[in-house]
Amino acid sequence: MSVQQPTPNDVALMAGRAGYVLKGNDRGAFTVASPTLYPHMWSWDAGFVALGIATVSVPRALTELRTLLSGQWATGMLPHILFHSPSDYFPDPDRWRTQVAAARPAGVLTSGITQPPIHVIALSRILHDARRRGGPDRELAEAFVVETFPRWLAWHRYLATARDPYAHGLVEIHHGWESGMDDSPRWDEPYSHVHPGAEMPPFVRRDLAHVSDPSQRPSDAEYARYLWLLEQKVRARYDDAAYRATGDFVVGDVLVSALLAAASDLLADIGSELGVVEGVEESRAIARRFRTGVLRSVDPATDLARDLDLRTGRYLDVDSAAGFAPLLCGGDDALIRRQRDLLLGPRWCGHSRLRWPVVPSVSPASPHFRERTYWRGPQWPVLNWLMAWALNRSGEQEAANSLRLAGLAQLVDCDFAEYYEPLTGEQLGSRDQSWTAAIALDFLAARRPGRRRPVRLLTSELPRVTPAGRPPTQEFPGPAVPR
Ligand code: 2M8
Repeated sequence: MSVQQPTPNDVALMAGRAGYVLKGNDRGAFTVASPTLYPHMWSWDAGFVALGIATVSVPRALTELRTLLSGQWATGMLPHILFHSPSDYFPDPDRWRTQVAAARPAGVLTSGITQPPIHVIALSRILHDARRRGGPDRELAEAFVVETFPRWLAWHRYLATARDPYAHGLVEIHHGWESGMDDSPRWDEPYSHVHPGAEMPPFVRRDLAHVSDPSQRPSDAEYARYLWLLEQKVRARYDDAAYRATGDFVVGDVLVSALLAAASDLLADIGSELGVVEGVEESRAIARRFRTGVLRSVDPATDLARDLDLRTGRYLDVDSAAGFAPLLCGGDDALIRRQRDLLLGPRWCGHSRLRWPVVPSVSPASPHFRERTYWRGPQWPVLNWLMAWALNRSGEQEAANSLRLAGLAQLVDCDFAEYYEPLTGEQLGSRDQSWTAAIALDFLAARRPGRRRPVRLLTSELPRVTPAGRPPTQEFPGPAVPR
């Protein structure tokens, strides 16, 4: 399916509106994941947000990453949430009770689990933007890389050691939330062994108050399991070995592992470019180990990578977008080409029922596919970005650009929804979701594959057209506009 290029009017309106959303969600030193449903800083959201903001302000993008690092645990772990001010988000800090953990950071309230390690991918992207601009942006970004290199390495080392103690080459996750794909059918089998105990404190869900239709969110039974695993982490005092010995959910995650491999390669690249010596080889070794783990998990019958249930020792066969993990970490050119064809073909982006040819979270051809339910089928712009990024990196510019253009077409309504119904294109979940707006800015900046240029947000240049009910873009001052 060929997708029309956005018109100059679309581009200007989308850039203005995306900047407006990010500005609205900006709390000074960090960006909330969404204004109502997620009023705190989420770890992998922050990575995507930072790379989007970098298209307009490198210093502000670096601030986002610096704030995230302020929540780093002594183990090296980057927690999945940094709490901001009191809110109705649940589970809140009282439920996480991270004070039981010796490794928690001082002065910052956080959750006690992780999310995918997208951050150094974002950092290398920001560095790229900063170098293209030169001057103070370049100096700032390069100094930031040198200064924070040991912190990113500690994060990756934590995943490579505490979360892969037996060197499977797959990062172990202890909760579906750690995958970022909360209720994905990837986790149905491992969650079937999670049985909330009578000791679980009662709870009231608050997320459902922020969506129009509860079926777009995980079910109550799923939520009870999520909170039970949280209790198990608290009982283990957030010690990974203690949790491993007692917890119900321990799975080797291929997408997290592929991101760790890709991010470790990039960390080694940008570190050595800037004269960092210590840790570069370690970073390369982490990349090699996890790339090998991902490639080893590929099912030759489907060419998709598979998560490994470390409780049962069985690979999990589900047609989810995580199966394209090899595309993200590389390492087998023939497989990458087959994955490219599979991704663009009729089981995935080229499926005849899709409104937009962008990657769905689960193949519409799979019996697990549910078009309206969260990570069970809807399209998430960040996943599409990751696939486009990976294709671009593997030299597949044309394929990458087709995902980028389709992704822009999907976002042209400027609602920046959390996720999209893949058959109708309807916006689902939260609106004004920060990472969706950030992806729009990044896609707009990459007008030609492999080449980014600044998105201009000068309000005087914005068109007067605004969709009904939208704030007029003319009033939007926008993040600092580079001159
Ligand atoms: C969703 O996850 C949170 C829990 O972390 C939730 O549902 O309450 C996921 O989509 C996750 O990937 C994302 O980072 C988070 C914030 O956007 O929301």
